[in-house]
Amino acid sequence: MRCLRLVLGDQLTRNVASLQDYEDGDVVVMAEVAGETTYVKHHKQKIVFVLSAMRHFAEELRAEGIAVDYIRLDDAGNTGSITGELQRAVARHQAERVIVTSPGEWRLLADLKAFDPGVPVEIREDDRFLASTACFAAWAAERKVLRMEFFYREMRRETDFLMEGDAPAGGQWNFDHDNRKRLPKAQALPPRFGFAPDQLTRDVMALVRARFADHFGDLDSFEWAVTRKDALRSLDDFLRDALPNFGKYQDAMASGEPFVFHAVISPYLNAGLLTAREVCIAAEREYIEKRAPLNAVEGFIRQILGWREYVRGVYWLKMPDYAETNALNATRPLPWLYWSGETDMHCMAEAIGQTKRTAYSHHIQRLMVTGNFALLAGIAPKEIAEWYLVVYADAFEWVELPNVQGMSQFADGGLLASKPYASSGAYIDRMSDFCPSCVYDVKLKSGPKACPFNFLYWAFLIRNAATLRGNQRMAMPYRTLAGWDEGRKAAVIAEADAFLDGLDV
Ligand code: FAD
Ligand code: DLZ
Ligand code: SF4
Repeated sequence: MRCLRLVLGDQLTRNVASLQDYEDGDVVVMAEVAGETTYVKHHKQKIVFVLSAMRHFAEELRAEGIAVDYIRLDDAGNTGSITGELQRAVARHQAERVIVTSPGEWRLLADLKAFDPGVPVEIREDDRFLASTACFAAWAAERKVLRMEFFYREMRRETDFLMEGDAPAGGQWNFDHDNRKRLPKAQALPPRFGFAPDQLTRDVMALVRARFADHFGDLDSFEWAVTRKDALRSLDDFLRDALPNFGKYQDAMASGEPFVFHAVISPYLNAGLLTAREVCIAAEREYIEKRAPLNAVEGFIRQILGWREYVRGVYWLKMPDYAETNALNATRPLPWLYWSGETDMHCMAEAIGQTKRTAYSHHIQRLMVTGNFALLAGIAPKEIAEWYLVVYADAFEWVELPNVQGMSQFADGGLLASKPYASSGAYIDRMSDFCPSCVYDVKLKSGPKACPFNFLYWAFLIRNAATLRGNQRMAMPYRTLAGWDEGRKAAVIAEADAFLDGLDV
C-alpha cells in the first residue's frame, strides 16, 4: 500500500513517528508553503533556518534511498498550505494512505484533523518528547496547582536522570541557590562558533531576501546550523566550553554578549535536529565523568526535562482557550520600539538589538527585560505573544505561548507561575552591566531621568492590586504600598501613563 508520509519543518528527526515504518514504495512529502512562512511575519533568520534545514534533511533522506517529494515555495501550483500540498500529493502518487506526526501547533492540528483527502489520514503522537500529552494530562488531573517543580521531580524519577537510587543526585532536586550570580567584570566567556552558510542556505537566503524583505530581522548575520551534524557540533561546543558555568551565570546579562553561558540549541531541539533525550544524556555524562558540576548540569537538565516538557503539557492541556487568557486585562498596543530597538532604555535596546541580529536572546533577557517591560506596561497579551512568535528562531507556539501568557505575562492568572515576574530596574541592575551606561538612572524612582522600570513597577502593582494583593508571594511590595497615600499613588500612575502614552505604536 502506497503511503504518503508528511514531515513538517519542525519534524526533522530521522525516526520521527511518521517515518518509523517507512517501506519501499512509500513517499515522504515535505512542503514549503506560504501559509507557514507568513501566518506570522517570522524573523527572516527563522524562515531561512527552517527552510534550509528542511532542504538539507530531504537530501539526507534521499541519500539513504528514501523517496522524497519536496515542494519548494516557488514551485508552480504550490497551493500555499500543508493540507493543499498533501491533497495534490495524494493525487500525484495515487496514495492510499497518509501518515503524519501530530504538529506542534494547535491551528495546524485542527487543519489536519479536518483534512479529508479521500484516503485515510493517520495522525501519530509525536514521541520525541519525554512526557506524552496523555501522561501530562494524567499528572495534571490529580492536582489543583500545576507547579513545574513537582512535575520535574516526577520526570527525574521516571527517566532516572541524575538519580542515585530513589534519591536525587547530591541529595537535592534543585540547586538554584548556587546559581543566579552576576558576571564578574573579568569573566571570560566561551567562544561561539557560527556556521558559514553553504550554497543551499545561500539559495534560501536569496529567496527570503526577495520574498520576505518586510519581515523583522537581519539576515546577513545568519550563522545557525541547518543540519543535525552541525547541531551536534554546537551541542559539543556548549558541553565543553559553557556547561560548567551554565548554572552559576544562568541569569546574568552583559552588554554585547547575547549568549553568555547558554546552550543556544533551542532552534535545533524544536526543529528536531537534536532530541531532548540525547541532550539530557550528554549533559548527565558531563556530571558523571566529572567535567561539569552538579549545580550546572541539574540546572540545565531541569530546563529541558522540566520546563520544556512542562510548557508543552500545559499548551496541549489548555489550548485553544489558553491563547485568549488575559487575567490582568492588559490592552495597550505593542510599542514600536519592540520592532525598531530604538529606545534610551539600554537594557531594552540590548535585548531587542541582539534579537534583530541573531533571532536569539537568552531566557532572562526574554523574561526580565522585554517580558517584564510588556507586563509592567500592560501590553495586550495577544500583541506581545505574537512578537515572541515572530522574533525568535526557536519560536513555535507550543513552547512560546505558555512562556509568554503564563510565565511572563501572568495572563493565565497564575496557572503556570505562582507570581508575576514583575520587577523594578533593581533586578536588571543586579544581574547585568546595562545600567551604568543607560540614559536613565536606575536609582531614581521618579522624574525625567528615573529608570522607567521603577515607576512602571509601582504603577503595575497599584493598577493590579485587586488581582494580586492576596498573593502571598506579593505580600512584601503590597506592604510597602500600604504606607503610600492616594496622592503618591496617583502621581506614580500619572508618571507611568505619561511615559507609556509618549511611546510610538
Ligand atoms: P538554555 O538556557 O541553554 O537552556 C537549554 C534548553 O532548555 C533550551 O534550549 C530550551 O530547549 C530549554 N528551555 C529553557 N528554558 C525553557 C523554558 N522556559 N521553556 C521551554 N524550554 C526551555 N523557548 C523556546 O524554545 N521557544 C520559544 O518560543 C520561547 N519563547 C519564550 C518566551 C518568553 C517570554 C520566555 C520568558 C521564554 C521563552 N522560551 C522559549 C524559553 C527560553 O527562553 C528559551 O528556550 C531559551 O532562551 C533558549 O536558549 P538556549 O538554547 O540558549 O537555552
Ligand atoms: C516555521 C515554518 C516555516 C517558516 N515554514 C514551514 C514550511 O514552509 N513548511 C513546513 O512544513 N513547516 C514550516 N514551518 C514549521 C511549521 O510552521 C510547524 O511545523 C508548525 O507550526 C507546527 O509546529
Ligand atoms: Fe534598563 Fe533602567 Fe537600567 Fe536603563 S536604568 S538599563 S532602563 S533597568
